[in-house]
Amino acid sequence: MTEKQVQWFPGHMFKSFREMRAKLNLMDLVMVLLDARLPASSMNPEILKIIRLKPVLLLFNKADLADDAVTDHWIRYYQALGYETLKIDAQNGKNVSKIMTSSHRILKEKRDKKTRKGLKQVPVRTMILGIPNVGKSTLINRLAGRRSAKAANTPGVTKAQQWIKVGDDFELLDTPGVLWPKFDDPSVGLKLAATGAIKDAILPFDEVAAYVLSFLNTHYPKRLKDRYGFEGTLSETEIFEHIGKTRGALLKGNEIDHDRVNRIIVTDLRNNQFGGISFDRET
Ligand SMILES: Nc1nc2c(ncn2[C@@H]2O[C@H](COP(=O)(O)OP(=O)(O)OP(=O)(O)O)[C@@H](O)[C@H]2O)c(=O)[nH]1
Ligand SMILES: [Mg+2]
Repeated sequence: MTEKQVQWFPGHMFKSFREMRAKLNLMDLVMVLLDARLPASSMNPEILKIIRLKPVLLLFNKADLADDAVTDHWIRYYQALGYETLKIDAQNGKNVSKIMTSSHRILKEKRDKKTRKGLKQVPVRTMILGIPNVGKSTLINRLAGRRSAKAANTPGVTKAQQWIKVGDDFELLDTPGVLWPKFDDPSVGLKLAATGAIKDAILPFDEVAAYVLSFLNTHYPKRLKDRYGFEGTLSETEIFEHIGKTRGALLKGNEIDHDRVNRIIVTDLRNNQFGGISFDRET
């Protein structure tokens, strides 16, 4: 990776990445958080490269916002690659208690060996990695049972690494979310922006909204109809106009206010108004 400046990959992410790589040797286990709506697009290839030699627990977070059948498909995919996986919802705590059990299972051999050698067990050191806004700090707070790390619904909240103790036998390192310098497929950037991993000001917001609308119209047409109250098959332009008119997103002279309609669509998506949606469909 080079220190090249790309809009969604600012210098501080390069620094965060370097700092995370520097700490890796200390870790017994690495937890990688994926956004369950984007099991492929939220897998940072640069993170994947550096964790190859470490025990990994792959967590599909925000499973409550994803299409469950699609999530299960991806879970099987990653399990077939040899990963230990869990589907979680860090915000509500669903399945979070299974994380400790899975971590102990992954580390059992190493810990048993220590016991056999008569060595004292030290706390398990774990690093939590993932893209911005995926829920790393929320998960740490859940695991710790207290609000130790700052969490909020915008990318770039965690600015520096922070150790948090969980009970006597776990130490978790919260890390700032990082992306990577180049997306091979341009739709990856749009998916990351739509789901909130890239700041809204960075990619053209009209393109993000158009992508969401077109994706929903192709893969979840019924949900779109139910939400906005129209019948039959409409083109994306027609749906856009329909939303503008029915929601009163109009400018002077009854012209559609494109900026407001864009905002309505993306906000509805982020607020789970269409039900569980998965943007990565195929392995
Ligand atoms: N619906 C839902 N929301 C979640 C879940 N986990 C976290 N969130 C929300 O996602 C937003 C981002 O959470 P953070 O924990 O700050 O994310 P982060 O990965 O630490 O983000 P950075 O520090 O910016 O890299 C917050 O509004 C959380 O409440 C989840 O499982 N489901
Ligand atoms: Mg954070």
